[in-house]
Amino acid sequence: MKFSDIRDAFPILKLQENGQPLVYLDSGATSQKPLKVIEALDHYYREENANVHRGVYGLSERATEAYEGARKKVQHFLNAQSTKEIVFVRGTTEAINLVAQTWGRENLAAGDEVLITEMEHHSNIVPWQLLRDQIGIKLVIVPINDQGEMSLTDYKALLSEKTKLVSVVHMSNALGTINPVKEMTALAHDAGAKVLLDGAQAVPHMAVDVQSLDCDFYAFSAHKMYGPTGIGVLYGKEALLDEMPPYQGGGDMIYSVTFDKTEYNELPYKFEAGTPHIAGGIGLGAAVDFMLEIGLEKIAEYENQLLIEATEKLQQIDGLKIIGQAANKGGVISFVIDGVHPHDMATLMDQDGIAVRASHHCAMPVMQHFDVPATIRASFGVYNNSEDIDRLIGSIKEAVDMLV
Ligand code: C6P
Repeated sequence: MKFSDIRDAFPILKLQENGQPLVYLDSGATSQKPLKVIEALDHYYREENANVHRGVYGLSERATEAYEGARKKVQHFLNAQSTKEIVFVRGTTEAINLVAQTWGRENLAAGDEVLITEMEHHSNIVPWQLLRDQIGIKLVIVPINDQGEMSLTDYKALLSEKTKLVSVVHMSNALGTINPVKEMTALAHDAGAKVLLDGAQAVPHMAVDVQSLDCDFYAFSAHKMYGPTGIGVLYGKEALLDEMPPYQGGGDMIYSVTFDKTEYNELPYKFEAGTPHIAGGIGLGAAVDFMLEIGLEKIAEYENQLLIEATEKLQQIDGLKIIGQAANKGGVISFVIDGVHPHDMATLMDQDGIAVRASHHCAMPVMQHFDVPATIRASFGVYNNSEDIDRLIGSIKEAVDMLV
């Protein structure tokens, strides 16, 4: 598929907002969905709807096949060794909470350290604070510099024999920074720590190979990579998942139950209590197909061009400051403008049909570092193009004229 044709695959991009063609620049919050994904959901509900892993009748077998087929697609997408390592969850947030409350509760004790960075999303801060309050672990924070980068020297200095887990964002949603996670993982392993990577923003934009990264856990959400909401993935190395206690109890996660004792199901079902988001899983499988059809390297290259073009054009606007100027960045640009509140700017841009996010982006410590209440964030997807960037720039200039 050529990038110039990709927009046609997204029906929502034909919408007019406030009388203007929609320019969607908030893929970091959630991406739009291609027809392939919409049709997969529609097909499931029209022709395959039944519960999975339960029925012996044909319809249920077909639903199970489609759902488990999606798990295989995700395994291939991440280059995981086995489908046992692919746990379907609600999203990145649930994946991280699962690791904190199962692996964390089982393997950590008072005084053990969990290392995170100053650029984490709240989803990779609060679960560890909850665990800290429950069992007394210590949270250690790797600082960022004013480019929005973490230094490997600081990271190395904070790793110690007390570090039991490094839990770090692969690509920051508030800054765009891509962390050197392969190197960080190797260093963490040398120190005897396990590694969890928050891949919510990375997976939509680049090829992720969990075996090459050698991370112990990898978390992401389908809805940021052209799939449905309410479904995501926790990848975990089989040996680790095997030793972890279940997260929630209920149907599907058991092998046998008596009032005295429950034997748990095999992986990955041990972590999937209750009727799963079947349609969501199937939709995620379709999203994987969509991305692989375009090509993960091509997506990364294309979005990098958009990032370079938008950065150059934004930098020419008087009073505009880009927050997050890391050398290695993905398709996210956060910025502030002298004398303009980000919310006022985003509200005016909406009048021009332009959807950007103005917020703390659930990364308040990043806002605190840069001493701003919020930023305006334009985040790219495969459907964006130079015209979108020009509309963005034009709208900002108009708003600045009005507000400053
Ligand atoms: N960031 C954004 O606009 P969920 O909500 O579970 O799908 O993803 C949480 C999450 C975790 N880590 C990172 C790096 C993220 O970017 C997000 C979601 C959205 O930036 C909503 S706050």
